[in-house]
Amino acid sequence: MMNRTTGELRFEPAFKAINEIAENDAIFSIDVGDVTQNAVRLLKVNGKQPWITSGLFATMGVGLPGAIAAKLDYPGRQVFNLTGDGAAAMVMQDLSTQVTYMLPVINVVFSNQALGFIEDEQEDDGQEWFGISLPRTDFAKVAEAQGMMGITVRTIDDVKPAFDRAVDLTRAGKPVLIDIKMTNERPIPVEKLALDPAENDAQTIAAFKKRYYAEKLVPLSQFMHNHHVN
Ligand SMILES: Cc1ncc(C[n+]2csc(CCOP(=O)(O)OP(=O)(O)O)c2C)c(N)n1
Repeated sequence: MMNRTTGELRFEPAFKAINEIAENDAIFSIDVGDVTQNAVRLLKVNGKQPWITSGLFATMGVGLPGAIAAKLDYPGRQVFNLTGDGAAAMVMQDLSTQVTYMLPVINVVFSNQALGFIEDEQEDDGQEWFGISLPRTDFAKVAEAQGMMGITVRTIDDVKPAFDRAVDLTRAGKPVLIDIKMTNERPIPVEKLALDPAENDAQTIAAFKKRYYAEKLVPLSQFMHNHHVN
Protein backbone atom coordinates (compact mmCIF):
# COMPACT_ATOMS: atom_id res chain seq x y z
CA MET A 1 0.00 0.00 0.00
CA MET A 2 2.92 2.33 0.64
CA ASN A 3 4.17 1.93 -2.91
CA ARG A 4 0.87 2.37 -4.69
CA THR A 5 0.89 5.17 -7.24
CA THR A 6 -2.77 5.16 -8.23
CA GLY A 7 -6.11 5.14 -6.48
CA GLU A 8 -7.49 7.13 -3.59
CA LEU A 9 -5.11 8.62 -1.06
CA ARG A 10 -4.74 6.47 2.04
CA PHE A 11 -2.39 6.96 4.98
CA GLU A 12 0.41 4.66 3.78
CA PRO A 13 1.98 6.88 1.08
CA ALA A 14 2.28 9.70 3.61
CA PHE A 15 4.26 7.44 5.93
CA LYS A 16 6.44 6.43 3.02
CA ALA A 17 7.25 10.09 2.35
CA ILE A 18 7.91 10.72 6.04
CA ASN A 19 10.36 7.79 6.09
CA GLU A 20 12.10 9.23 3.05
CA ILE A 21 12.61 12.70 4.46
CA ALA A 22 13.22 11.73 8.10
CA GLU A 23 16.71 12.66 9.23
CA ASN A 24 18.90 10.16 11.08
CA ASP A 25 18.07 11.59 14.50
CA ALA A 26 14.55 12.89 13.84
CA ILE A 27 12.08 12.99 16.73
CA PHE A 28 8.47 11.91 16.25
CA SER A 29 5.72 13.21 18.50
CA ILE A 30 2.74 10.96 17.86
CA ASP A 31 -0.86 11.68 18.80
CA VAL A 32 -3.42 9.18 20.06
CA GLY A 33 -5.72 7.28 17.70
CA ASP A 34 -5.39 5.22 14.57
CA VAL A 35 -2.39 7.42 13.85
CA THR A 36 -0.58 5.75 16.77
CA GLN A 37 -1.04 2.26 15.33
CA ASN A 38 -0.09 3.43 11.87
CA ALA A 39 3.04 5.09 13.20
CA VAL A 40 4.06 1.95 15.11
CA ARG A 41 3.69 -0.13 11.99
CA LEU A 42 4.82 2.17 9.23
CA LEU A 43 7.54 4.45 10.56
CA LYS A 44 10.91 2.89 9.85
CA VAL A 45 12.75 4.21 12.87
CA ASN A 46 16.43 3.40 13.18
CA GLY A 47 16.99 3.35 16.93
CA LYS A 48 18.25 6.95 17.00
CA GLN A 49 14.86 8.41 16.19
CA PRO A 50 12.85 8.53 19.40
CA TRP A 51 9.13 8.75 19.27
CA ILE A 52 6.90 9.90 22.04
CA THR A 53 3.20 9.66 22.73
CA SER A 54 0.88 9.66 25.71
CA GLY A 55 1.45 6.03 26.55
CA LEU A 56 -0.10 5.97 30.02
CA PHE A 57 -3.23 8.11 29.71
CA ALA A 58 -3.61 8.10 25.92
CA THR A 59 -4.25 11.82 25.96
CA MET A 60 -5.41 13.09 22.60
CA GLY A 61 -3.78 16.34 21.58
CA VAL A 62 -0.36 15.32 22.83
CA GLY A 63 1.26 15.44 19.39
CA LEU A 64 1.54 19.19 18.95
CA PRO A 65 2.76 20.13 22.45
CA GLY A 66 5.05 17.09 22.40
CA ALA A 67 6.64 18.44 19.24
CA ILE A 68 7.05 21.87 20.81
CA ALA A 69 8.80 20.30 23.80
CA ALA A 70 11.01 18.18 21.52
CA LYS A 71 12.04 21.17 19.45
CA LEU A 72 12.80 23.27 22.55
CA ASP A 73 14.91 20.47 24.03
CA TYR A 74 16.61 19.52 20.77
CA PRO A 75 16.64 22.61 18.56
CA GLY A 76 19.09 21.04 16.12
CA ARG A 77 16.97 18.00 15.37
CA GLN A 78 14.16 17.49 12.91
CA VAL A 79 10.82 17.19 14.73
CA PHE A 80 7.52 15.78 13.47
CA ASN A 81 4.05 16.10 14.97
CA LEU A 82 1.88 13.30 13.55
CA THR A 83 -1.77 13.66 14.48
CA GLY A 84 -5.33 12.78 13.50
CA ASP A 85 -7.78 15.55 12.61
CA GLY A 86 -9.76 15.04 15.83
CA ALA A 87 -6.73 15.55 18.03
CA ALA A 88 -5.44 18.38 15.84
CA ALA A 89 -8.71 20.24 16.35
CA MET A 90 -8.24 20.01 20.12
CA VAL A 91 -4.89 21.79 20.23
CA MET A 92 -4.50 23.64 16.91
CA GLN A 93 -4.36 27.05 18.59
CA ASP A 94 -0.80 26.19 19.63
CA LEU A 95 0.43 26.32 16.06
CA SER A 96 0.78 30.00 16.99
CA THR A 97 3.25 28.97 19.69
CA GLN A 98 5.43 27.28 17.08
CA VAL A 99 5.30 30.48 15.03
CA THR A 100 5.94 32.77 17.98
CA TYR A 101 9.00 30.85 19.12
CA MET A 102 10.11 30.02 15.56
CA LEU A 103 10.05 26.26 16.16
CA PRO A 104 10.37 24.60 12.77
CA VAL A 105 8.17 21.55 13.33
CA ILE A 106 6.70 19.43 10.52
CA ASN A 107 3.05 19.08 11.57
CA VAL A 108 1.18 16.35 9.71
CA VAL A 109 -2.60 16.08 10.08
CA PHE A 110 -4.11 12.80 8.90
CA SER A 111 -7.59 14.04 7.97
CA ASN A 112 -10.05 11.16 7.70
CA GLN A 113 -12.98 13.24 9.00
CA ALA A 114 -13.49 10.73 11.79
CA LEU A 115 -12.47 9.83 15.31
CA GLY A 116 -11.07 6.74 13.64
CA PHE A 117 -9.92 4.82 16.68
CA ILE A 118 -13.33 5.13 18.36
CA GLU A 119 -15.07 4.17 15.14
CA ASP A 120 -12.97 0.98 15.14
CA GLU A 121 -13.88 0.24 18.76
CA GLN A 122 -17.57 0.74 18.07
CA GLU A 123 -17.32 -1.62 15.11
CA ASP A 124 -15.48 -4.25 17.15
CA ASP A 125 -18.05 -4.06 19.95
CA GLY A 126 -20.98 -4.28 17.54
CA GLN A 127 -22.23 -0.84 18.56
CA GLU A 128 -24.03 1.56 16.27
CA TRP A 129 -21.67 4.24 15.07
CA PHE A 130 -22.22 7.31 17.19
CA GLY A 131 -20.42 10.61 17.58
CA ILE A 132 -17.47 9.71 15.41
CA SER A 133 -17.87 11.99 12.39
CA LEU A 134 -15.79 15.13 12.18
CA PRO A 135 -16.49 18.18 10.03
CA ARG A 136 -14.31 18.85 7.03
CA THR A 137 -11.76 21.33 8.31
CA ASP A 138 -9.21 23.13 6.18
CA PHE A 139 -6.20 22.74 8.46
CA ALA A 140 -3.90 24.43 5.95
CA LYS A 141 -6.00 27.58 6.30
CA VAL A 142 -5.99 27.19 10.07
CA ALA A 143 -2.19 27.12 9.91
CA GLU A 144 -2.04 30.07 7.56
CA ALA A 145 -4.34 32.06 9.85
CA GLN A 146 -1.74 31.60 12.56
CA GLY A 147 1.17 32.64 10.36
CA MET A 148 2.40 29.22 9.28
CA MET A 149 2.62 27.74 5.80
CA GLY A 150 -0.17 25.21 5.26
CA ILE A 151 -0.13 22.62 2.50
CA THR A 152 -3.10 20.46 1.51
CA VAL A 153 -2.47 17.03 0.02
CA ARG A 154 -5.32 15.32 -1.83
CA THR A 155 -3.67 12.80 -4.16
CA ILE A 156 -0.80 10.32 -4.03
CA ASP A 157 1.09 12.52 -6.50
CA ASP A 158 0.83 15.49 -4.14
CA VAL A 159 2.44 13.67 -1.23
CA LYS A 160 6.17 13.74 -2.04
CA PRO A 161 6.34 17.38 -3.21
CA ALA A 162 4.52 18.46 -0.04
CA PHE A 163 7.05 16.75 2.22
CA ASP A 164 9.98 18.03 0.15
CA ARG A 165 8.58 21.53 0.59
CA ALA A 166 8.26 20.91 4.32
CA VAL A 167 11.95 20.00 4.47
CA ASP A 168 12.89 23.24 2.70
CA LEU A 169 10.70 25.35 4.97
CA THR A 170 11.86 23.78 8.22
CA ARG A 171 15.52 23.99 7.17
CA ALA A 172 14.85 27.70 6.66
CA GLY A 173 13.60 27.83 10.27
CA LYS A 174 9.87 27.86 9.56
CA PRO A 175 7.23 25.49 10.90
CA VAL A 176 4.81 23.95 8.42
CA LEU A 177 1.54 22.02 8.46
CA ILE A 178 0.63 19.34 5.92
CA ASP A 179 -3.05 18.41 5.84
CA ILE A 180 -3.44 14.93 4.32
CA LYS A 181 -6.99 14.62 2.99
CA MET A 182 -7.27 10.86 2.96
CA THR A 183 -9.76 8.02 2.95
CA ASN A 184 -10.99 6.61 6.23
CA GLU A 185 -9.68 3.04 6.34
CA ARG A 186 -8.89 1.60 9.72
CA PRO A 187 -5.53 -0.09 10.29
CA ILE A 188 -5.73 -3.86 9.93
CA PRO A 189 -6.94 -5.24 13.30
CA VAL A 190 -4.17 -7.72 14.08
CA GLU A 191 -5.96 -8.72 17.26
CA LYS A 192 -8.96 -9.84 15.20
CA LEU A 193 -7.53 -11.44 12.10
CA ALA A 194 -10.23 -13.37 10.27
CA LEU A 195 -7.97 -15.79 8.40
CA ASP A 196 -8.33 -19.17 10.03
CA PRO A 197 -10.78 -21.60 8.37
CA ALA A 198 -11.11 -23.36 11.72
CA GLU A 199 -12.65 -20.21 13.18
CA ASN A 200 -14.20 -18.35 10.23
CA ASP A 201 -16.29 -19.28 7.23
CA ALA A 202 -14.86 -18.82 3.75
CA GLN A 203 -16.99 -15.75 3.06
CA THR A 204 -15.75 -13.97 6.19
CA ILE A 205 -12.12 -14.75 5.34
CA ALA A 206 -12.57 -13.55 1.75
CA ALA A 207 -14.21 -10.31 2.91
CA PHE A 208 -11.44 -9.70 5.47
CA LYS A 209 -8.68 -10.27 2.93
CA LYS A 210 -10.38 -7.97 0.43
CA ARG A 211 -10.96 -5.18 2.93
CA TYR A 212 -7.40 -5.17 4.24
CA TYR A 213 -5.54 -6.24 1.09
CA ALA A 214 -4.47 -9.24 3.14
CA GLU A 215 -4.31 -11.85 0.39
CA LYS A 216 -0.82 -12.91 1.42
CA LEU A 217 -1.57 -13.37 5.10
CA VAL A 218 -1.92 -16.90 6.42
CA PRO A 219 -3.34 -17.93 9.79
CA LEU A 220 -1.02 -18.55 12.71
CA SER A 221 -2.33 -22.13 12.90
CA GLN A 222 -0.69 -22.84 9.56
CA PHE A 223 2.75 -21.95 10.94
CA MET A 224 2.04 -24.07 13.99
CA HIS A 225 1.02 -26.97 11.79
CA ASN A 226 4.10 -26.58 9.56
CA HIS A 227 6.31 -26.73 12.63
CA HIS A 228 4.42 -29.64 14.15
CA VAL A 229 3.20 -27.61 17.12
CA ASN A 230 -0.14 -28.68 18.51
C1 LIG B 1 -8.44 13.80 25.60
C2 LIG B 1 -8.99 12.52 25.03
N1 LIG B 1 -10.28 12.46 24.68
C3 LIG B 1 -10.79 11.32 24.16
C4 LIG B 1 -9.99 10.22 24.00
C5 LIG B 1 -10.56 8.93 23.41
N2 LIG B 1 -10.02 8.73 22.07
C6 LIG B 1 -8.95 7.94 21.81
S1 LIG B 1 -8.55 7.91 20.21
C7 LIG B 1 -9.80 8.94 19.80
C8 LIG B 1 -10.05 9.36 18.38
C9 LIG B 1 -8.87 9.99 17.72
O1 LIG B 1 -9.32 10.60 16.53
P1 LIG B 1 -8.35 11.39 15.56
O2 LIG B 1 -7.51 12.33 16.32
O3 LIG B 1 -9.15 11.98 14.46
O4 LIG B 1 -7.37 10.25 15.05
P2 LIG B 1 -7.66 8.90 14.23
O5 LIG B 1 -8.02 7.84 15.23
O6 LIG B 1 -8.78 9.16 13.26
O7 LIG B 1 -6.33 8.63 13.58
C10 LIG B 1 -10.56 9.30 20.94
C11 LIG B 1 -11.75 10.18 20.94
C12 LIG B 1 -8.63 10.32 24.39
N3 LIG B 1 -7.80 9.28 24.26
N4 LIG B 1 -8.15 11.47 24.88
